[in-house]
Amino acid sequence: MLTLTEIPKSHPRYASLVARERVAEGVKKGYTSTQGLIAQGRGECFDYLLGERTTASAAAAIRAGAALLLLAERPAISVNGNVAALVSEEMVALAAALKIPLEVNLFHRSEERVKKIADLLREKGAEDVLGERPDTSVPGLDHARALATRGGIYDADVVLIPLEDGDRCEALLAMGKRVIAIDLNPLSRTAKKATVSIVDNILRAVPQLTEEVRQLSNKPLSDLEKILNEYDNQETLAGAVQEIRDHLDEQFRKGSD
Ligand code: PTJ
Repeated sequence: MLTLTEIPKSHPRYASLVARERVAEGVKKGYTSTQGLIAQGRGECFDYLLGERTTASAAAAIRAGAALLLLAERPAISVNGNVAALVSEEMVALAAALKIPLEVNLFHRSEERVKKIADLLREKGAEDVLGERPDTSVPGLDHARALATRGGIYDADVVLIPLEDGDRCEALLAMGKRVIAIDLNPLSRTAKKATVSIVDNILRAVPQLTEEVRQLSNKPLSDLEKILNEYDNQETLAGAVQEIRDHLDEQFRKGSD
């Protein structure tokens, strides 16, 4: 029987330690890759530099991402091993709010891991999970992330791709899709290329994205279009880098008081 290390809520690094436990549990149960532990460590480092908060630029990106998902004709959400470990329930809630399927898509693909993630999502209440029987592939990619499902990511006009740095973002854009990334690294290839880059921890970003989707879903389309028209992703990334600088300056000054 697997046991999670008990972490007292009073611990100053509580949220970060709980996230570690979740990813470690994902590895033990076989739905997260061992490489996922390293990806989590990289994310933690950027989160530390950002001050472990949803910054103003990330909040603007979350709002724009929600508007883009609501304006889409066929949005799709991609789930990998780290996403499953950290926010499976929250992803099910987002997919339910948008009434769309979730699609398992892995870089370190094994059919066993795909099935375990799909089962986990169904256990958390997902009604429609794709990815177990991919029937096509995204052109221009020569690894397993290319595998896609018709009716899911392959036919989507907007795709949410959390926690992946690589060439799929560019390949999806080349297919004419718009891409929303969730990535704590504002300098990653994916963050730089995506239509909307949410530079925030997925643990904070996904519940807020779902909340924005719920709030914006009653608004007229012209309001959603206005949010998107006023959004500038380069400005958002520059904002994230500035927010890191400001946070570091503040911390450094505190330390030298
Ligand atoms: O399950 P698989 O086989 O598809 O593999 C998943 C991983 C994440 C291992 C794979 O996609 C990978 O290697 O990703 P990278 O190239 O390490 O990129 C992951 C990105 O997500 C990095 O830029 C990290 O900074 C970022 N990241 C990591 N943890 C978080 C995060 N961003 C937001 N929230 C996090 N908790």
